[in-house]
Formats: sequence, structure tokens, C-alpha cells
Amino acid sequence: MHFKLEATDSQGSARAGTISLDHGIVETPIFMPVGTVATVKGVHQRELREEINPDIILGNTYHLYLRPQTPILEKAGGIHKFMNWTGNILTDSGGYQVYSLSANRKIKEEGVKFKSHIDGSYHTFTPENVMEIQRTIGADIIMAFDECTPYPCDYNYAKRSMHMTHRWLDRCIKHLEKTPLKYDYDQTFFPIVQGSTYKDLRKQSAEYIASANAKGNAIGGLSVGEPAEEMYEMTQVVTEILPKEKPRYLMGVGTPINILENIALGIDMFDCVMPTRNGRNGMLFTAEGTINIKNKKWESDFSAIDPMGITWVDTEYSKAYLRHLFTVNEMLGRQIATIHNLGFYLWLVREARKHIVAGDFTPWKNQMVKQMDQRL
Ligand code: PRF
Repeated sequence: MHFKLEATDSQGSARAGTISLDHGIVETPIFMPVGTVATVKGVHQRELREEINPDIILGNTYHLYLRPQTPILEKAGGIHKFMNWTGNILTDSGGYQVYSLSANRKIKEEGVKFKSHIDGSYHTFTPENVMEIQRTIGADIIMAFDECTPYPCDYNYAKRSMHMTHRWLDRCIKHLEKTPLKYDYDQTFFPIVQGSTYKDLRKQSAEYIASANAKGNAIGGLSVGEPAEEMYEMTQVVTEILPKEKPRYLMGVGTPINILENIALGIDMFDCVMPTRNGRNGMLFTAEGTINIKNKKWESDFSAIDPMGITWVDTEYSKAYLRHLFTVNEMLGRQIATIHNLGFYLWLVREARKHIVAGDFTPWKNQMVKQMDQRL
């Protein structure tokens, strides 16, 4: 993997760069659509490639390990072949899903014992086996096994958890060194900063993570219910410490406004279920603000879904028609909303990139944040 910084905003810390991986070049800042179980829900790979064209998408170790299960992915020749996606893929380690989805989890120094949310069966994730699983899934970027603390989190728990995440990181690195690649392309490993909402812990964690000298770094434990201002404060503390010449990934963030504010603080990579999940719920993100398409006010509004026309669905269908599809619970409605939202998110980060390169990111960002903070 190679990261090249191409431009930095003169009024802030926003950066434009490129990450070269074996399945193509990723232009940053980037938003990675979430494809939890080897599908970006509701979108054909062809639509994803031809209409939205993200340089990288995300999969989840926790889900893929449970279904279709690792041996099937190995037989397929890795996740790219299995799902017919020739672009880059990143897998999250399960360090978040295990806490948010499984029941009866027991966290110990050795690892996490958890009960599957699908059939109630018991499993254990350790830093070692999660590295093996990610080798077999075969994503281009693989993540350290961490503990994502909840919000709020008392100081002593956050501190103990952070130290355990650091020890787990050492185990991940040690194990990866003796776990060969399974396929004919490289995998890049990213460690994860934790430390809850405590500045001193965040600093300590960022220093520890930076000292691991990985090719890219991630920030976890944010966007878990804390006020946005607190998230931005933590991002800032951490980005001041993480090396400038390596990509920075803020995990699980966020709204379009969160994304622009964190780009301004020097984040390069994002992922979030919001455009897909909220889209399936009838929430549309636009440059003018958010739309609840289920609202009666759209019943006879025959104007285009989004006159900006970023993706073809935006002008092909009317608001009234899309509202109708949601009212009668037709799956086409959820598909259209998903394509629209992903198209918008990718447009937003590409636009941010253009403005960073052009040198007017900050005023553009401030204007966009004002505009998008409205309900239509
Ligand atoms: N750790 C991991 N994945 C994550 C998170 C984390 O803290 C978050 C927190 N927003 C999202 N996804 N491994």
C-alpha cells in the first residue's frame, strides 16, 4: 500500500490524497459503503460500480465468519471473487459488532466469547483468530481486534479497556507476521485508537497506535452516542498525534455534516450504515437537507427526487412515486433510496476533495454544513 498526500487545506487540516492498493487507487477523502454480509444491501454490484463507483467498500468479519463462514470464502478464492467485486474491500475486525450484536458476550484478556445473534451458538474471537479469519476473507485492508467502549463509559473502565486494546494490537501484529497471505494480492493492516471521550486516554492511545508504525491508522469508539462536539474534540486530539503521511480512518461515521467536519480535522476515510440503513427507512440525504419521503407532504409532489441528479434514479423517479413505493412497502423504494443516498455520500466526499485541491475547502464546508442542517 502506498499513500500519497496531494493537497492540504490552508485554513484547516483537511487533506486530499490517494491510497494505492492492489484492487485499485482510492482517492481520499473517501466514504466506504457498508457491505456487511458481502452485499451492499439492495444494490447490484453492477449498479454500485457503474452508478456509484466507490474505490473501496466495507465488509464485516463478524457477519462473514457466521455466514457464509470462512471455509466457503476460502473455497471461493476470497471475498472479491465470491461477491464479484473487483474493487478494494476493507473488513472490520468484529471488535464492534461483537459488542453491538451478540448476546452474552464475555470479554477477557484472552478474547471475547459471544453468542451468535443468528442461532445462539457460542464462539470466541481472539486477536489471533480474527487475524486468520481476515486473512481468509481476503480484504485489501484488515483491522485490528479492539474493544469499542460504550458511551458513556466510566474513566477506569475506559482506561483498562484501552490498555487491553493495545495489548491485543501487539498480539494481532505478532500473529500476522507468521500468518502468510492466502491470495495473490497484499493486505494492509490498520490498528485502532480507543480511549472513549477522555482526552488524556485518547492522546495516550494515539501515541501507542502511532508507535506501531502501521501503514494506516483508525479511530474507533466514537459516534456511539456522544454529542457531535465531543466527537470532534476527540478526533482533533488524535489527528494531531497520528502521522500526517499515513491515511486516517474514522470508523462508523456518520451524517453528511459529521463527515465534512471530520474531513476538516484531517480524516481521510469513513464508513457508516446511515446512507443504506436510513435509506431503507425512507430518509434521503441531499445537499439542501434531509427528506423523510414517507411524509404525506410528498404525496402529490411530482418533482424529481433530487434535481441535482447525481445518480440516474434522482431524476428518473418523482418524490410522489417514491413515497408511494414506501407506503406500499415495495422493495424498489428501498433500492431507489439506497442508490440515491450512496450517490450523494460519494458526491459529497468527491466534492470535498475537489475543494481541498482548489484551496477553498473551508468556506465550501461551512456553507454545506449550514445547508444540509435542514429538514425538507
Ligand atoms: N471498532 C471497530 N469497528 C468500529 C468501531 C470501533 O470502535 C466503531 C465505532 N464507531 C465503528 N466500527 N473495530
